[in-house]
Amino acid sequence: MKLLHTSDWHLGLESWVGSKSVDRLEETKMALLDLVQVAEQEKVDLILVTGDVLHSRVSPKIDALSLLSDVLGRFSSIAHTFLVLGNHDWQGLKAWKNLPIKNLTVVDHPEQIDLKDFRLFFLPYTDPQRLLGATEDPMSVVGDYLNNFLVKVRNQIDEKKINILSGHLLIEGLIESDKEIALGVQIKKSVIPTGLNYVALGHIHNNSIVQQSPITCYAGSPIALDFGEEQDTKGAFIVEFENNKTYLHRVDTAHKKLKTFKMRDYSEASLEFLTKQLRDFDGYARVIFEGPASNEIRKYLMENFECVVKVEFRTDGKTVDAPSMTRQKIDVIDLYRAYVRGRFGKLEEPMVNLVERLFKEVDEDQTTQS
Ligand SMILES: [Mn+2]
Repeated sequence: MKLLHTSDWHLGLESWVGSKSVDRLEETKMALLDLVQVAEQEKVDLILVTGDVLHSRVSPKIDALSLLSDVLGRFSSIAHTFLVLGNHDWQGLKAWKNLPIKNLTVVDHPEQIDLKDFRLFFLPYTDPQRLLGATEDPMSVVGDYLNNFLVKVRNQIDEKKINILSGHLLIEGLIESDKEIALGVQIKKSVIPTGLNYVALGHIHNNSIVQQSPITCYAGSPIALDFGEEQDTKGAFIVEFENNKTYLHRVDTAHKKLKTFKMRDYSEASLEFLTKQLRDFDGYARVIFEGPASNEIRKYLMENFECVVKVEFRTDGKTVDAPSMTRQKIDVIDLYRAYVRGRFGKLEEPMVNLVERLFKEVDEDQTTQS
């Protein structure tokens, strides 16, 4: 038996808005059509798509939805296809459950499904805010909820079958602290039942193997979505099961390279060197200079090199001219506090927390992170 595991397509993503907007749909389409071909050639028995197929949770573009339905249609004509919803996924996808499409199952809540030789356990993204309402510590409630589900999985493992857990979640310790902005609940590697034959995960964009027992993998996104992913491997996994053994094959997907060019200054010599490199580069480039911001330099690079999508200036390692999302958000919350104090005299923390949460939600929709 064989399966294809793919994830985090983020269809509808428009990158580098406000600097040089690039619609990434065509690039992702090519990568996904490659995967359709692989699924066909390998004659897979099952296809697992582990979430974040759309980029915008609130208002996905028609083009993105139409490519999504096209690709899912192609996949489900090859083998039974499961779509496990992620944190970016548009809630409207839940309505697709009602369409009687042969070989396509949309999974929006934890469940167990038996299919052919497979016993499948599904764990879509659990939103601490949406599912549980306001509690004192939603994170720990969801943590318990996930751990309880995994205990159930352990008890339901059937040794005569191929047991697979398929989810959209974050394993603890995989993201460096500076990248961690409201990424939600994490689980420990150790709570994943060892009796499983494969664990198919979505959320992290790097095609990676998390652990060997049980074999746990993030399929990652088919293309490099942002500069934080320059070093990532992009692709999917073909997973083969034979005589109680699991074999993993990595499938690479063709995609544009993303590269950051770090320059110490913008002297003539530096610019000449940079120009040569940019001329030969056929991906998306970000240029970072050490030094004060210069609009002239930015304009020159952005207008003369199609590949340049972002120009930044830093002094002492800090970006000078582009305030980060986090800083903006904190400012707004501070302003809100000041406003409430001035207007009503006292501050109700739960209300501030709610406002902060709403901002996070808006943020989450805009960020390319996982
Ligand atoms: Mn995600």
